[in-house]
Amino acid sequence: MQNKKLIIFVSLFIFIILIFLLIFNFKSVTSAKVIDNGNVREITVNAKQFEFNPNVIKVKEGERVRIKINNLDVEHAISIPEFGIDIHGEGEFVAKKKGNFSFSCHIYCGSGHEAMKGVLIVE
Ligand SMILES: [Cu+2]
Repeated sequence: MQNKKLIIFVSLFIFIILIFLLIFNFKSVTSAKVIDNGNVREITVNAKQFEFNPNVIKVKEGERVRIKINNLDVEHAISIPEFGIDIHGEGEFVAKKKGNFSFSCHIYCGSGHEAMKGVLIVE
């Protein structure tokens, strides 16, 4: 009688653990598609009047991208209209479509502000 209860308890315990493992595995597989194995591609962009360096940023489709702006003089920001984001200081987004997308400075920083542009290439 005691043995029967123990066997039922142990079986139930193993069954619950298997269910948990299944759910956890499924979650990591579905999110991997979006964030590229959980890695974030971090890119530091140096910004000064009136240019970004680099001004061509290449990433892969589906990658999570973190852009850090390193202001070398006054404050600059990066606007990527196609992805609907404005990055001040630091920002993240998922490169969810392929193509060439222009970005520009989002804070008026002087007479050459309009020329502060770059291209995000999603391959
Ligand atoms: Cu500017």
